[in-house]
Amino acid sequence: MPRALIVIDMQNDFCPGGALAVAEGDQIVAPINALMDEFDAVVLTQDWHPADHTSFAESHPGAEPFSLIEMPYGPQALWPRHCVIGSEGAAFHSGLELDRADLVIRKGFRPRIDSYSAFFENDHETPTGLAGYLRERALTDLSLVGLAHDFCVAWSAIDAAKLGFAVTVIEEATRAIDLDGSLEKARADMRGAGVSLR
Ligand code: VGL
Ligand code: ZN
Repeated sequence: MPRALIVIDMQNDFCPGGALAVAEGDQIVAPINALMDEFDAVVLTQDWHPADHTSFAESHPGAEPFSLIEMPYGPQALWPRHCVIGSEGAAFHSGLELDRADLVIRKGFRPRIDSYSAFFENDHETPTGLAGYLRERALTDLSLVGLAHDFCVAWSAIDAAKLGFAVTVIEEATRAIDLDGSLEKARADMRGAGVSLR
């Protein structure tokens, strides 16, 4: 079965030194490059926010980064400003082999809604278009890697499983933010959705 490697948000802001750095985020660049050869297609996602995005704590006077607020579409964690459209922080890690990507899909570009998942925005209903792309290419088996394990990787994996793809998360090629136990919760939710953790 045709297999795609989905590389989630391997961007400077999620790597050490970045605005929303994930510990050891840069250590998975080489393993991800090495994995690319094993797949029929490589897709990269890119977190891509306007400067006043609603997921930024500074867009909500008095709110602290890493706190939770209620949005019209449900609960939303507030983050330090990150991955602003066109910025160096939004650029891919310089070690990532970009030339091998068939598709780069951006997400989170609508000012009033976040998009952790590569498939749907955080309302769980506005599609990004990725499912249609994969289906048209008959890429039915997906392996997910990248950042962050417990947010964008997990939400993407769960949505992909719900959409009927066969989904594996290659854990050695991910790293987590781990906010208030979010990693263990994400792993349980992924297993519950039928995602293989490998
Ligand atoms: C992510 C928080 C905010 C991620 C993106 O890539 O996991 N996390 N935006
Ligand atoms: Zn983001």
